Amino acid sequence: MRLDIVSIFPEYFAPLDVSLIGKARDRGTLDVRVHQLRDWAHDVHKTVDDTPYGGGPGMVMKPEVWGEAVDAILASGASDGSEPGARPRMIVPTPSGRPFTQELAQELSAEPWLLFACGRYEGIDSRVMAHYGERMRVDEVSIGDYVLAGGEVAVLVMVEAIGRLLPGVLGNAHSVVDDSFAPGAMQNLVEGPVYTKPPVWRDLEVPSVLLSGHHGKVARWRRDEALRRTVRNRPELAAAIDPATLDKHDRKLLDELSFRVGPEDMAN
Ligand code: J9N
Repeated sequence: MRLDIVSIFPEYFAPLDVSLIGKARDRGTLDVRVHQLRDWAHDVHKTVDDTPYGGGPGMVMKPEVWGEAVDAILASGASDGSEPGARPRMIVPTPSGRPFTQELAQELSAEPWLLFACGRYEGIDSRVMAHYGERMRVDEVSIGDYVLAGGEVAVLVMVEAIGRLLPGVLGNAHSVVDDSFAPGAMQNLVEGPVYTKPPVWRDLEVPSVLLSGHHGKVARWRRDEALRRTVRNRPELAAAIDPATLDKHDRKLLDELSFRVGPEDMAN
């Protein structure tokens, strides 16, 4: 997979040289190219932003510079010797975008070529997304409901989530399907707590069931803990659990937690 990243702070992407993603790059699984947006600015000051039409705070990134940058990257073609005229999917991080989910990460991990456009300030002139949206798939994407100073960290998050899904990037192929939010993980449940040796640490014991060797009891305990943690930390996920996926034991536990699942009562 080829990834092009355009930013006024290319140094932000140094972490992509290490760990899983760094190794995938060394192996050739990932071809990451980071570009300095200012390389396509022509004035002496390498200006990339200007004041917003209509007034208001902050600065907006200029369309001409983005246009030259993206055109140059498109003209460079796909690295993998795929069809001439191949186009990347363009991803623009913004707090007003569609949510970045495990499902979107899966979808993007199947693409041969992604282009990430990092905006700073109040965003990129919207005509850039409109223009390229007529030539390729463009998605404005949010990694969560908080405001960053720029798209760089959001791109790091997305590249890590996408990169670990590529064939051969994770050492242990099972880790992917066990993820809390992976399709096939326990539906609407986050993972419970995990433990390793030693069996006692600073007077804290590993729950004895995990040392018991009773695989059925271990599985039951883990599901209980996952349910408890989901109710406590993610009540909106817990409320969306399909009641048909709950057994008698689950229902008893949720009852003890005074938690109601399933669709809202349309009455009252
Ligand atoms: N989810 C999310 C994206 C962002 C930004 S701020 C500037 C670009 C992207 N903040 N929060």
